[in-house]
Order: sequence, then C-alpha cells, then structure tokens
Amino acid sequence: MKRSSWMHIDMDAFFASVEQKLDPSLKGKPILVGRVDPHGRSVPRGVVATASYEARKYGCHSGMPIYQALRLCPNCIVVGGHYEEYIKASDQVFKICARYAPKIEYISLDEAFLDFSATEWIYPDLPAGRQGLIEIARKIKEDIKREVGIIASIGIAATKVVAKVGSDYDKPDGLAYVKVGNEKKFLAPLPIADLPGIGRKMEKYFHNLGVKTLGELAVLPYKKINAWGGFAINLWEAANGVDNIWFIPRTQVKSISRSETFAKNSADESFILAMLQHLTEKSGQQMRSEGYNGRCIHVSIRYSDFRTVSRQRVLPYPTSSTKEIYEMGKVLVKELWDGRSPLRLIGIGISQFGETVQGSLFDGVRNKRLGLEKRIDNLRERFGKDAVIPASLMKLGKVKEV
Ligand code: DCP
Ligand code: CA
Repeated sequence: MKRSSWMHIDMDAFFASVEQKLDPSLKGKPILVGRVDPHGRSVPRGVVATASYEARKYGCHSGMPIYQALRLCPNCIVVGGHYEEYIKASDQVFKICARYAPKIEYISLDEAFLDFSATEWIYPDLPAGRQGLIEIARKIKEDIKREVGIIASIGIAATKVVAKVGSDYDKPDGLAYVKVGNEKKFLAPLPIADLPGIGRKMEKYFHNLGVKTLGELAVLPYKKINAWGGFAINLWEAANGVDNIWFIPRTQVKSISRSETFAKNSADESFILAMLQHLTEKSGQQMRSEGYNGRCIHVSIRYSDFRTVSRQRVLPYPTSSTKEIYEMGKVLVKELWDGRSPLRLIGIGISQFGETVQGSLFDGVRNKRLGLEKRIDNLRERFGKDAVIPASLMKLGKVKEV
C-alpha cells in the first residue's frame, strides 16, 4: 500500500494576526479580538475570540470573558472583528496551498489538511520523502508570510491526527515533521488534551484514572477501552499512532442541498437571489429540524448552455442559520455568475457537519437569529409552509423543483 503523507496547516492567532496586518500599529502588541459596540468601544460582557501571542503570555485566550483578560493584561488593546477580512485572508492562504498540494481538505477558515500522498511525480526536482516535504512546507509558509502577511504553523506526518498535533507542537511559526514509524513515540510524552477531540470533561476523567499523557493512554488494555465505546477506541488508536478516520465523519459524511431548474431561464439578479433564498430556507429548515450544523457552503449555477460551475467556502463555525448560509451563498453567486448570461438552474448546499463552537465573537447575534429562525420553523409546522414568507420570496410564485 502507498504511504500517506499529510500536512496540517493552521494560522497562528488567526483573527488577531489579520487585525495586526490591517493596522500595523498593533504589531508586536498584546491584542484581544472581541466584540465591540457600533462606536468601536469594547462591550464589557464580550468574549475573547482570540488573543495575539503577545497577550497569551499573560494567560489570555479564546473564549475568556474580555473583562477577565483585561484583568490579566491591562495593557491589552481590544479590537473588533472584521469577518470579511478573515474570509479574504483565508481565501488567499488556501489559494497558496493549492499551488502546492493536489488535494486539500478544508476544516475551517484557518485550518486545512493537505494531502501529499504519492506526489513525488509532481515534484521531480525535490528530494523524495522527508526533505522534499519539509522544503514544500517552508515554501508554503514563506508565501503566506510574504503575500498574506500572517504566519502559518505546519505539521507533517503519515497520519492526519499526528499532522494536526504536529502543527500545534511548535506553534507559533512552527514546522514539525514526525518521522514515519515514530508517531507513537512523538505522541507519548504529550498531555492527553493535545489530541483533538479530548475536551475538559474527558481530560478530567482520564486524569482521575491516572492517565495524563498520550503514552499512558496508549498502553491501557484494549479490553478496557473497548468497554468505553467508539470514541474511546478512536482516541486510543490515535494515541497508538494508528491512522483512523477521525476527521472524516464530521467533514464528509453528509450534506444537505437543494436545487431548482427555473421555469424560464433568467438573468434577473433579484429573481436569482430570491430563488437562492428560497432554496436556502428549505436547506436551513431541514438542517435545524434534523439537528445538523454545517461549515461548508457550496453553490452551483447552470447557464442556459448547460455549462455548470460551482464554488464552496468554509465558515469558521458550523451553522444551520438560513441567514448565515444565505449571506455566504450570495457571495458565492456574485463570484460565480457573470451577472449577464441567463441561468437555468441554481443550487445551494451545506456540508462538513460538526458541533457549533460556543463563546465565539458572533455568538450573541447568532443565537438570537437562530432562535428566531427556529420559532419561524415552528410556525410553519403548525400553520403550513406559507405561514411566514420573507418579502423577497413573494415574487417567486410557483417554481419547478428537481
Ligand atoms: N475563534 C473564535 N472563538 C473561539 C475560538 C476561535 O472566534 N472560541 C476564532 C478566532 C481564531 C480563529 O477562530 O483566530 C481560529 O481559531 P484557532 O483555535 O485556530 O485559534 P487561533 O488561530 O486564534 O490561535 P492558534 O495560534 O492557537 O491556532
Ligand atoms: Ca489557528
């Protein structure tokens, strides 16, 4: 069997680094990216989305209330988020990755797996194996620094889990290569919380059993692990350096999408966007009723000559909100469609399902919006699907569904 080679790339203090790039006077300073009010003043009960590494020295971190972070580091500068800028930086970063990696699995705005399995033939001039991969990783890091102005950390390993642990190992500005066959040895001294998926509760549970390191987890008898069920087996296998599916269930198992062929081809932007909203509404409603949240939004359009183009973007958090999915869908339509040629079909979908992250920059607004959308779903369930119709959908009339 051909050997796998994975790189895991993750930006350092992503939102904070983009803010420091936008306003160079913030460079080298402790900053917190958090919520701000419309006048640019920090909201006292806000939460830290991320802290620059200068601020982390004082113990500030993501998810911490801003007032608490300011107590630890009174000199910290609180800045508001610029979501569009994060999307732009993310696009630039992944375009650079795509110059080097034949296959990319997007995890979030600032994180992806690059598949370098069996790619020696693409890089005939580079030494095979270790040296070649390290050289490529260096080039990716350099390009990102020069072109985007932020810093990436990269882990290289034969398995995804180990590559991910590797990108965190040497952060910030890290580059870690784990030799093939050395996975277990590399993981053994690390605290169990370094393994993705181990939350605070599970960490505590293992600590109570006297298991503090991944090495200690790896030597637990399989019988004991087996009794704890599937997730424990995953963790145990990962600690033993075994490549398991780990990230696949959340990213590839399911997607929900809707598409419609128009009764008549149309180049009317307001009609096309209203149709997009109609389809998003249906997908969003299904997501909410089935309890899914997805990160990756994809849009397809088909021109009258049947030429079909699609595009996708990854949101920083999984969502099921019609509004959030639609906003991203609209951006994708504007990028895909020339704005003139008539279309015969449009589709939108959501994939990369996972848990919603709490304590993020946009939580307050997002929770309110989701609550409202769920209430509308309930109304529709009770009084029929036309009980609440957004104004932009009124003009659609009846449409043909495929
Ligand atoms: N984020 C957020 N709220 C959280 C966690 C993260 O808004 N509770 C946002 C801000 C981060 C971005 O997502 O910049 C990426 O998250 P990471 O966990 O990768 O953290 P950073 O990139 O900030 O730091 P690191 O250098 O540790 O990767
Ligand atoms: Ca990051």
